[in-house]
Amino acid sequence: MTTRGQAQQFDKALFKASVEKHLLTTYAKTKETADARSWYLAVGKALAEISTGSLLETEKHVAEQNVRSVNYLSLEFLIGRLTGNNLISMGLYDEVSAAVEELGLNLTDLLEEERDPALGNGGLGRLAACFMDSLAAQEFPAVGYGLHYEYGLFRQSFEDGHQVETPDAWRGIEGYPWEVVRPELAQSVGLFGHVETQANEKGEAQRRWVPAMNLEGVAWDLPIVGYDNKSVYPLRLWECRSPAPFNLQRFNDGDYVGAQYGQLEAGNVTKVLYPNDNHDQGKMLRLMQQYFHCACSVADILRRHAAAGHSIEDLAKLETIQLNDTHPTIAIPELMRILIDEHQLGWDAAWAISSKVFAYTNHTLLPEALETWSEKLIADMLPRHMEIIFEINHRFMLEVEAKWPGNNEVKRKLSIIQEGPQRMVRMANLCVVSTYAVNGVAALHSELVKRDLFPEFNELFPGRLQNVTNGVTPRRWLKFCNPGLTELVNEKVGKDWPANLDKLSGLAKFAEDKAFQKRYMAVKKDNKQRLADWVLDNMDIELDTNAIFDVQIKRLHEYKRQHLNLLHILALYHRLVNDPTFDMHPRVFIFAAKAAPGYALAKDIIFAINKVAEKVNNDPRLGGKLKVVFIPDYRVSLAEIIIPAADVSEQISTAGLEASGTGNMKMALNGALTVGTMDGANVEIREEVGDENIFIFGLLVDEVLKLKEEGYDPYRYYHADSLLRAALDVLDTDEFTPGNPGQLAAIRQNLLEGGDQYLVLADFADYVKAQARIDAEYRDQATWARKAILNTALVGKFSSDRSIRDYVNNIWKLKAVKR
Ligand code: DL6
Repeated sequence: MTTRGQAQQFDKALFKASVEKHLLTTYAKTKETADARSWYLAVGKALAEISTGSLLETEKHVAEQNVRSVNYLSLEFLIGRLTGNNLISMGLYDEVSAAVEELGLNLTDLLEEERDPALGNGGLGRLAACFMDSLAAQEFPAVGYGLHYEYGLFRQSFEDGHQVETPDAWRGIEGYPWEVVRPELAQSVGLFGHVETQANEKGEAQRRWVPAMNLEGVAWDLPIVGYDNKSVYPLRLWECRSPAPFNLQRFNDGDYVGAQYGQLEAGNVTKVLYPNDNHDQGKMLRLMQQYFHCACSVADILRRHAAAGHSIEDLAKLETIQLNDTHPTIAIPELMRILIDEHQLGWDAAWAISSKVFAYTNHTLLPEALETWSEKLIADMLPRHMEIIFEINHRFMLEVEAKWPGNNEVKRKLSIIQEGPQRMVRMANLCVVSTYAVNGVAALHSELVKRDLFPEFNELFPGRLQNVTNGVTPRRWLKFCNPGLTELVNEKVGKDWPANLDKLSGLAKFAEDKAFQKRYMAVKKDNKQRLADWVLDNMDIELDTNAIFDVQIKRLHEYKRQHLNLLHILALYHRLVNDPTFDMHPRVFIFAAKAAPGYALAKDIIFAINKVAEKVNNDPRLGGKLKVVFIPDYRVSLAEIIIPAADVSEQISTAGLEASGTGNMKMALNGALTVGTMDGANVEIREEVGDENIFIFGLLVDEVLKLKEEGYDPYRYYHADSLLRAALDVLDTDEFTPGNPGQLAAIRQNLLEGGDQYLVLADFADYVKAQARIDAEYRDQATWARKAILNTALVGKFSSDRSIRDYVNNIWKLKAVKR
């Protein structure tokens, strides 16, 4: 049995036998004792048998072609459930559905048994997953390299409205059926120790790192199944283990190791994903994770390269390494170390290779997210790498001096080493200096990277700073998650759009067609019903599917401004209760978001939304016009239910701060209209769908900067706008927390006395106006349907297939290898 392309060779009887065999031999269950989870596991294993075979064949085939590959290094891959998606890519969905039915099972129910592998925080990790999907779909040779965390992103529940975090053991006790361990690929990773000078074979002085301890990296492969082709690429995740027996004697060599790191256990390194999004935490264990990831991945790339018979001098010809943000930056000095210390190349020869191997994607301008590491920490843990970083910086400073003679200010600004009481290594600077391409993730963001973040680098290295606008995979984010719309689209534009999303533009001519509008809106209604059923079953809240489903789903962060949304809800509440002339179309505000466990204000915002929800959902004065739902434990599989049901997509970050966004693309694709600022990819969505099919509001990037320069005073807006005042002041009362006034006061306090760093108050009035336009336009269902259809039709650009082609053509220069 093989993947699609040969789906017609799928043998139902064999497949059923394989499921039953796994049920018995892998999971020790008989047909009589098996529960739904065991059946799901057995089906998963039977399918993985097919994909693992194809993975090994693809690996061999690609290696034989002597072609260039990309290695996508990311600390996060938020892949979501694999079974349903892989069935679609394999072209086996209907066949397997029929097979399991014959076993007395229902495929949809079985798929619900899969736990989400939550190996990422948010947009950055989900993007990596979409990119792997698009690489495989287009057969551009690739390996994804990540970490095999024992615990993924925490699970979230609410206790009296407060976020509670619990560990996410995503693999369960039985392990994840899709993964396969590859013991032959294990790597040894050194840490700590010292650097010696020794004579090499030619009698020259040679630096050599003598680590104080070693960890073992064990490879687990997950299959990335190419859509409608026979290629399966590996997502290779490294698990950290201790090589047995643990060498305590060496480990204790050198006082500081024993003193500081005596507690270190190898298993801790990949124990848990750091739950921070857009925030640098600077913890030693995190650096260890980063180095462990990079050391294993670089060694594996070099192993593959050598195994294919290539010389080290040809590395940059055949391999490129994409750094997903700065998290894998330590791969740069690691490769330099191996080239110089192990392959005994001179600095210039090593640099000539290394600087043509790496490319770097920047995903944020937020200062708190730009990674720096203390020089001391790196020097302790990775002494040879610190030497190499110093040498890279020294040579770079000579370049800066040549370009701007005597200008110490520019040197201070560009230096990889940030001076201060504690010297820090700026990872982004190291990346820009050491890579052949740097890209931002949306047109606006990339312009800001050039203009505001790295202007001098842009002058020094013309052409290096580029843009690749993000995208999302249409397989998961339309075909899989929205079968109703898929059917409609298939009928109008044919079935090949999942591999060529521009084909959706063929829908535009039906935008005015009344019959089509009705069918399109009926699909939306069904999707809203599916979500309403979920909410009723899981949260015991009833939703009216005639209401506008207004959705904000993303990490909880002040710059994303969930509290702006909340203030609008409070304003509506105020008007519904106090203004008898006020009318609105019923609306359900849907939130889902996790807050980093240490981010107090983000957690306060979750609490406030939950408390407001409790009150408004049960307030008879509102006549059911306003509902608020905060869906707990946001994850990919929930997004798959929420996104197809959205009428309105909230993309309301402060202009200049959301690098791209990808939820905005998914919701537009599924026919939600965006209410958004001119930020990130919203700008390009507007270009594609047209100004009349999106609700843009708020300050522009330069207006934000100007307002801040002039001295922003949130009280000015507070005093000038009675609705805003009402929305803010109610937070100081006990309206939503009976008997406990002030429980929600932190938000008001932050916005007024705290200076409102993200200009929530400045954008409030314009946001309320945009929302009023939405209310008015939704009442005319034909107009709304036309706009929604045009959103689906006109966002073909945001397929991650296009993003990958941009990387391939402008940066990686790969050729597809068809199987
Ligand atoms: O590029 C993927 C994604 C963007 O869509 C989001 O706009 C951006 O916030 C996110 N960036 C990060 C940065 N985290 N760190 N470090 O997650 O990237």
